[in-house]
Amino acid sequence: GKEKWPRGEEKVWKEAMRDLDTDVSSITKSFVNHVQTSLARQPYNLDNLGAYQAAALSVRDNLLVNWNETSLQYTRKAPKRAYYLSLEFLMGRTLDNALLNLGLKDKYADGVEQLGFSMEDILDQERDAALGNGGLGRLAACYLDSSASQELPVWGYGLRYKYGIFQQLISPEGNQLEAPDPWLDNQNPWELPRLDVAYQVRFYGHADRLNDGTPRAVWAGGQEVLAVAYDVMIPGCYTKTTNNLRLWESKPKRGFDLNSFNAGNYEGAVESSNSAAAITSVLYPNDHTTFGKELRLKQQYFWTAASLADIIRRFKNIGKPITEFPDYVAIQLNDTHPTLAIPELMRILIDEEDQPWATAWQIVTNTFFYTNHTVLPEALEKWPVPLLEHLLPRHMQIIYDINLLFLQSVERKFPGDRDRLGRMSLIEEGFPKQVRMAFLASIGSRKVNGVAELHSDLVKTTILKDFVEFEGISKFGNVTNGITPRRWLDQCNPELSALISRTLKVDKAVWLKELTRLEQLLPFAEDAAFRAEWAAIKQRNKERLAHHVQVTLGLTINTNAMFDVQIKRLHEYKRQTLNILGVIHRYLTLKNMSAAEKKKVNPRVVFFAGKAAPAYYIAKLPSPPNHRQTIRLIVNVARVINADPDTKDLLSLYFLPDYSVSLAEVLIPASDISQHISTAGTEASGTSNMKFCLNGGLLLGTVDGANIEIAEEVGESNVFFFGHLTPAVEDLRYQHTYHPVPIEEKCPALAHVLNQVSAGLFGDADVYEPLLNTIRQGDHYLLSDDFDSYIAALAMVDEAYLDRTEWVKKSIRTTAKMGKFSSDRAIMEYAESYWNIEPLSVV
Ligand code: AZC
Repeated sequence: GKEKWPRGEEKVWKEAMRDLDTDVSSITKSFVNHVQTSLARQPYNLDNLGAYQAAALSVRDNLLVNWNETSLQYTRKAPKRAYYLSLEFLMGRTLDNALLNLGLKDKYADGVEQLGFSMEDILDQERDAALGNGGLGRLAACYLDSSASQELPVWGYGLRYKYGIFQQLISPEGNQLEAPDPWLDNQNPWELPRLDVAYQVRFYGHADRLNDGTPRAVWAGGQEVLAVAYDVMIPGCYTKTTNNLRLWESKPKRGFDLNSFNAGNYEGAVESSNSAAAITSVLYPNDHTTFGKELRLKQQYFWTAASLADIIRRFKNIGKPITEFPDYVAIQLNDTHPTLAIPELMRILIDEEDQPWATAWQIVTNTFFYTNHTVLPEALEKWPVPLLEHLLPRHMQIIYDINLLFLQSVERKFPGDRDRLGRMSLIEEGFPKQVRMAFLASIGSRKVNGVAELHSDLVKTTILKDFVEFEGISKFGNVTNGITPRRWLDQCNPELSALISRTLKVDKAVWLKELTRLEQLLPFAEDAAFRAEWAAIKQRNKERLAHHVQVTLGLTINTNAMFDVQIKRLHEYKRQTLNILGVIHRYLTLKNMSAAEKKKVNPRVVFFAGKAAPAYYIAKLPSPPNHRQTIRLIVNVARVINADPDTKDLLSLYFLPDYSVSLAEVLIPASDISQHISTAGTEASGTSNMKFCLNGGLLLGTVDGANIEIAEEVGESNVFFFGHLTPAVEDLRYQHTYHPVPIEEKCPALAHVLNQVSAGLFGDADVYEPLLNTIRQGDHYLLSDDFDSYIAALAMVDEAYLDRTEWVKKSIRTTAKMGKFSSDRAIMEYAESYWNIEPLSVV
């Protein structure tokens, strides 16, 4: 830039504004400086937590310099930008990731060691930022990492929940207990409060149409709350580009009421009207279920309104007419949670910018993009009309207007097709009427996509079929999910990362950003020395996991066994129940074996981890909360079989409580086989399947979600598939309902397992009865249809593992073919095919 320096001596400023020095002695200086000043602590009583904070603040200084420079470049060059609106960002820990992306980990490790600390202990002090439930939130976090790494001008917008996903405790009986997650209690060095960036957000009140020949209305009254920005730096990998994740906190608007004050009521004059702070107090802990709770709707509007106001303000600084908004702004809606952004932008354009309806709609439908993450009916958001009318009266008017014009256009294309109009209406009839958010998101967006090939096809042929027929197929696409190889290989599996760099003879800075280079590992599958190194790393990762479990839970794990892992949210469709019933089947089989037969059996350790939606949130559902009983069953089966001297050397089972991103980073590199066993057609994509495979774990799964594309890449001989295919599911369910066959007849092996549970082999027989009965009757998730082929697939895994050489080859080939699943590839697809944005280097 050639602009004049704003004040003072340019030379003095420039000299002081250099990048920070990153030699080890500058690092220790900066660390100690933060101990003395930011933390105001004495070096001689500094504990690991203090050392973590000092290290974090020192690293943050580096991030801030880059982050400022990035913002400046974006402002100067005014490129088109994309904004990722997500109610969840499951970030995990930051320090390790920041050090690796900055390329400073070794130097910091050296520095803190000189000061008497170990990097490992310091990293372990950090609490996870767990502002998400599962896959959808972790995907958002991976996309931020990839955007910055690929130098794309992308910002995230979300909520700064005071409490993230609950902490899971398991009672001695095996019940899940939930405790709050006070992740901000020890201060959060990774966020920057921006008290100067604040917007007022209105709720309730009344909306009056002007009826002056324009579509305008005035929305007034009600309650106003403040949205205050907290910025989180998102460093790219080996680049200066450091993007922003802006999280909003709600605060009461502290208007000062002079009338009360003059009447002598000082307290009343400064008191806020009601609990605005509640809006961002807690993340809703449900995945795939909606509840129509007013506070959740408030969260959604609060966040979309603040984010849009911020985006529009930034756009206006460029000085272009509002009609050019879509040339500078793309907004990605992560599921339907931010769909209110569509009527909100209409409201701003019409009521505040005085645009005609058609112009406003043109702008809106060129700005938004909608990603669907599930086709499960219970997860599709619908909001009761009376609630919307009460909370957001102007938005409800706008939704009605959008619907009217939309249905008129449908009527023109399909005259007289009343069924179709009913099916496609944004308003579902009933008591109460409800707004179908997925339909609103679809018609208000430029493009709609699913998250894996199969899922995107299902979106087009089921939930949005009518919309494809009406709007044309080209609006509906697919972007297969991805994962960041920085966190999910380099950070969580440093030894494997180093082996890959040595083998490819290229710095990780290169292959981590061009992940298809992993293919060059393929020939090394034939190299015995390489295989030995590969296998030794897997073994050390198993020992690392065992050590972690020993330290945290006091349990001793057999590391000379196959490690079999299923870690994900508990949900019936994910079928953890199928897995535990398979474990029981294995146990019963072992119990019946002779000593000679047992000699041939390969030992297996089965791990589960995952949180279930709290009972409070699912109590009102028609189906019982089975996933909570599944946890209880797993825990009690573990109690019995881990103590059985006949079998415990050959089979053991662990439910690791409080699953988190950080726990996944220890579990995934240690896995030999992982399970992704959803009923076909129910798991939209899955992303942990990609993480396991990237770390050389093999996949046991159904023909579902991204499992299919993983198999396409690595070859079917390197995965273990089982179960019915998606097209069969509907028929099978029909059979269950109308021509049920007793389970004893249909699947004796499963019936036997169920009967053993019912007979009390694992205690608490009647506790499990409702869970078992969902399988005996109805069996919506088709356990009885898939059980035999599941058991057969498990046997094939056992057999394959006996030939260790071949197994390691499969492992190497799997990692080698995972290039496609880098979130860099996915984010570039969004950038090029959807948002139309380009990388911009920050130098
Ligand atoms: C999940 C899908 O269940 C999972 O298959 C996918 O990998 C992930 O999104 C990322 O796309 N969906 C959710 O977590 N939640 C909802 C409401 O779909």
